[in-house]
Amino acid sequence: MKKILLAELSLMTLAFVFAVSLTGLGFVEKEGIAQTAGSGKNQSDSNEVNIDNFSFTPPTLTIPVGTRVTWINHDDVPHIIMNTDKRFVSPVLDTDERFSYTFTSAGTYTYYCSIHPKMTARIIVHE
Ligand SMILES: [Cu+2]
Repeated sequence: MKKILLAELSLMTLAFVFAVSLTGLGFVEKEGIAQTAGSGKNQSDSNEVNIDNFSFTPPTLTIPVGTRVTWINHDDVPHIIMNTDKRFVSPVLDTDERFSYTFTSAGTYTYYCSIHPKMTARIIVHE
């Protein structure tokens, strides 16, 4: 009887420790994701183009010369960002992948997705 109780107690202790460590891990993981997302947003909020549901947001982004623009694919299908004048072309962007390009001269840069050419948008770069 005593032995069984002890075994049960130590099992409960184990289960408790296990649950605590799981909770701890879950918390750390959540923290990590939140921090990553947060810092990413703060760094370049206005210089981001988000790809959602087969469209670029914003469709027109106006920036000063020297700005680095980052495209982020939030779709569950791949996209390729291609400038109409071929000044920049991204690799295939899978879900949550990013592509950045720094605009060093003024002008209007139209671009589209080479996989889905109906997806179009532009970057206006001013001095
Ligand atoms: Cu696409």
